[in-house]
Amino acid sequence: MTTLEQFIITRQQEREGSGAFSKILRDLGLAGKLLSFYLRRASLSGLLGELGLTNIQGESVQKLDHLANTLLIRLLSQNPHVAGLASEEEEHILPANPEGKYVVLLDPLDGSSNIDTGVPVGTIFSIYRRISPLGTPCSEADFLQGGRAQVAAGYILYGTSTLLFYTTGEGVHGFTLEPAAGEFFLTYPHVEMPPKSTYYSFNDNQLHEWEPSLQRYVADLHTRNRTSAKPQSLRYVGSLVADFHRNLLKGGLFMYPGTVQKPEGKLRLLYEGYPMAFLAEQAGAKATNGRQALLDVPPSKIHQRTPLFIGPAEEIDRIHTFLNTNVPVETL
Ligand code: P6P
Repeated sequence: MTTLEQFIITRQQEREGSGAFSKILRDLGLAGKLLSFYLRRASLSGLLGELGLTNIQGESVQKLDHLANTLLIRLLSQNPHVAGLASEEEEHILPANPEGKYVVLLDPLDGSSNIDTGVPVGTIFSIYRRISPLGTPCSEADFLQGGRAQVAAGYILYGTSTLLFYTTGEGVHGFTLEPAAGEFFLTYPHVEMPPKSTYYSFNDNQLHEWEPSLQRYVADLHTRNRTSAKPQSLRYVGSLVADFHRNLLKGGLFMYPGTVQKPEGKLRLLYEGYPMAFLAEQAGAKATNGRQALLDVPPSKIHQRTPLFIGPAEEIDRIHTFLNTNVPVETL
């Protein structure tokens, strides 16, 4: 019966941490509790549907997107240890406390297209130690340090239960919210992704737009399934957090490749790809953009997109083989 707070403080004491970082994680946990409360009542309280605004991405803003973004920004901006924030919903970085030592990137409510249909959605976060001088406003460079500079990353999944999974580079640990107590309890210590895929996850409506070598990988996957004693099942709900979480626990490949028209794909490098890649590598899995480890892909702008392949090392290595060499069709 270890709460998130106890878990964080114990590790902080073991590392003689100042507690600054712990307070940020605690605030993210508080945001998760509050958002869980609002999401579960959304259809009872007129919070479903569109707000009538368009965000920086050119997407229609859902009411709950706006609520999640506003709540997280207000909560984290008042944390003295947060120097600034970046959010999928905000065009520019948001300087907060000049004395803060950390910056936080957010996808406040990932999976928006599912909000009104009861399919799980999630919050994704990624935390860096600032590199700009303490006492000054944070700079964009603080957010563009690259995936391997993350000091923490994680997500909150609003599903059949509310779960918070995170890593600080010492494994992946998961917590379940007990609403009656208003506490997250440690329920998934030291999570590792199974080395074999039970599932594969991608949006089939784009298959014809993918590069031929990737289409050959999918054909090979189907061929393997036909003869396998344990064929992999397609599971794709269209919420990255939900799809990733299921694959993290059961073993599975998630991919959102680029297409000829959109070679950079759809997903965002800084607040979707990097945090999920950090978690994946900490769970013994791999994440790439099809050519290199995702955490090594250099960032250039806050809302940069990236192709994303994330799953068991064996499957990712197989994809790389297909993508980086032309496998003759007759071998399939
Ligand atoms: P598509 C949700 O809108 C999201 O950003 C991710 O959570 C999800 O993996 C992806 O888009 C789904 O995109 O094009 O398959 O609907």
